[in-house]
Amino acid sequence: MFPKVTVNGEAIPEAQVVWEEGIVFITADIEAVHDLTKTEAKKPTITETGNIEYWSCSGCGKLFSDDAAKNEISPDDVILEKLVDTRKKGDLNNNGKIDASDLLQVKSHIKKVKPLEGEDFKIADVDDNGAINAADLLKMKAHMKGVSYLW
Ligand SMILES: [Ca+2]
Ligand SMILES: [Ca+2]
Ligand SMILES: [Zn+2]
Repeated sequence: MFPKVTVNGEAIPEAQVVWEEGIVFITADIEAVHDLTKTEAKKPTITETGNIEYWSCSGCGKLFSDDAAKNEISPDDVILEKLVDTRKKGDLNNNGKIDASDLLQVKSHIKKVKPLEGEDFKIADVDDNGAINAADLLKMKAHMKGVSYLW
């Protein structure tokens, strides 16, 4: 059982009391006792935001950039913005050219095997008509063969 400590009749919370070789130390700030959980860093992608490594306290809800809870940060500070999509039309796998692999992804979409969504959809819809179909595939093939370039 932890002895109850009072100062001028006021009970001091257990978390603020430290006993050492018969001497009682009272820590000034209960905020110094945080229950921290680490969140690992996550790299942002084109579709999802990422975050830096940080520690959060389940007690007070504050966030810190260090495991000693010395440097408090705001929720905005931990977020890493989504990457900007710099892919060119039709270059789904982002290797700088329209190739067989890109065509395969578009074919899979048309056959409803593996539908393309979000940014991928926009990249594959090379004629910007809101649908991915044989016309887009033809334009990509023409670009690949050097008949008619998309870019
Ligand atoms: Ca490509
Ligand atoms: Ca289209
Ligand atoms: Zn806390």
